[in-house]
Amino acid sequence: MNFELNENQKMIAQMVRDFSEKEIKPNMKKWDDEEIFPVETIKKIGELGLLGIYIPEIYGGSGFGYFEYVTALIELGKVCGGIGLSVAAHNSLCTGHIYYHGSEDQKKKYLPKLASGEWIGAWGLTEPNTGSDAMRMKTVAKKDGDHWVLNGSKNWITHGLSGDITVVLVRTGELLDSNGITAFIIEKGTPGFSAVKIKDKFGVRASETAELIFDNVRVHESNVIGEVGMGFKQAMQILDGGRISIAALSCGVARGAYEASVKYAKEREQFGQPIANFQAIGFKLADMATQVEAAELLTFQAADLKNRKQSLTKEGAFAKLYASEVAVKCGNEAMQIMGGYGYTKEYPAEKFLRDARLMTIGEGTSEIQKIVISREILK
Ligand code: COS
Repeated sequence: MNFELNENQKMIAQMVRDFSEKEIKPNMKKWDDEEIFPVETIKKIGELGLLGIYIPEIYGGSGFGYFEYVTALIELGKVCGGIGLSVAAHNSLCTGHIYYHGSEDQKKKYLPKLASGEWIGAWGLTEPNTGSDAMRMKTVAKKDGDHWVLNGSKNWITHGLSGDITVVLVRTGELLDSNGITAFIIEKGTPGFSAVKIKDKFGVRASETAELIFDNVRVHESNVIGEVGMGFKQAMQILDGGRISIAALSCGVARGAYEASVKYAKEREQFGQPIANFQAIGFKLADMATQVEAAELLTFQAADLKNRKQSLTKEGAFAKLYASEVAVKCGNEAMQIMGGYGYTKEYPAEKFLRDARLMTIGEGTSEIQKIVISREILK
C-alpha cells in the first residue's frame, strides 16, 4: 500500500490550510465563545467544493473519493472541530443519504444545491428518549392519501435550525420492526415543522445543534427516500460511512493538539531548558504521535474500503472508536503539557479537548462502536 497523499489530497490539504488561515482562525474564538454557527463561512466552504466532496460532478459535486474527504476533514479538525463537524454532517449524513438511497429525481433536485452550499443539510435519527437505541424511535408517520403526516421530535440534530433540507428517519410500522422505519426529505418552511437551537454545549460550539418538532407535518410521498420501511437499514449504512468522517475529524483534532504541544514544548523553558528536553514530555509527545498515526491508518483503511464499495461496518467502527478516543487523549495531554496556560482559553488545548469529547459520543458512542465491532467479530 502507498501511504503518500495523492495530488488531489495535497491540493485539498493546502486549500483547506489557506482557507483556515484567512476565514476560520481569525473568527473561531468568537464563534466558540458566543456559539455562533457561521452560515456564510459554511457556504464559502461549499464554493471550495467541500460540501459535495464525493458527490459525482453530474450532480454538482467535486467527484473525489473518501481519501480526499478524509484529508479535508483532518485539516479542518486541526483548526476547528465545530466547523469540521458541520462539514462532516452535511456531506456524510444528509447529502450522503440522498446520494446513496435517493431516486434519480431526488438526486437531480437536491444534490446540486447541497453540493454547492446553496442549501445546508441536516439529518435526524436521534430522539430525546432514543439515542443509542435508535430502533425504538417514537416519531411516527401515517399515510393520508398521497401524503404522509409526521408527528414527534428529534434531538441533537446538526443544522436543525439553519438546514434548508432535513432527511428524517420516522416510524411507519410497528415499534421494533427493523422494516418499519422510513426516511423522508423535509424542506425548511414545511407547515408544522419547527426547530429550537440547543445552547450551552461543551464543545463544537461553532456547529449548530437543534431539536426538531413535527406537528402534523404533511409530506408528499415523492419525498420518501427509497422504499417505505427501509429507513433503519439505510441509516445504519449511512452511519457506517459517517463514522469515517468522525474518525477523520478526530484525527485532525488529535493532530492539532499534538502539533500545538510540540510547539509549546520547544518554546516553554523550565529548569533552564525547553521542557521538550525532559523525557516526561518527550514520552507524552511520542505516545501522541504514535496514536495519531495509528488513528489515521485505521481511518484511511476504512476510507479505502468505502472507495472500493466494500463492507466497512467493522472497520468504520474501529476507526471511529480508536480515533475519537485518541483525540480525547491528545487534547488532555496537550493541556497537561501546557500546564496552567493550557487550562486557559488563550491556548488551544482546552478547545481541542472540548471538541474531542463530542467525537466519542456523536454518530454512535464508543460503547456502541464496541457493540458493532463485537457483533461483527462474533457473527
Ligand atoms: N448496515 C446495514 N444493515 C444493518 C446494519 C448496517 N451497518 N446494522 C444493522 N443492520 C440491520 C440488521 O441486519 C437488522 O436487519 P434484520 O432485522 O432484517 O435482521 C436491522 O438492521 C436491525 O439491526 P440490529 O438488530 O443490529 O438492531 P439493534 O436495535 O440491535 O441496533 C445498533 C443496532 C445498536 C448498532 C444501532 O441501533 C446503532 O447503531 N445505534 C447507534 C445509533 C447512532 O449511532 N446514533 C447516533 C446518531 S448521531 S448522527
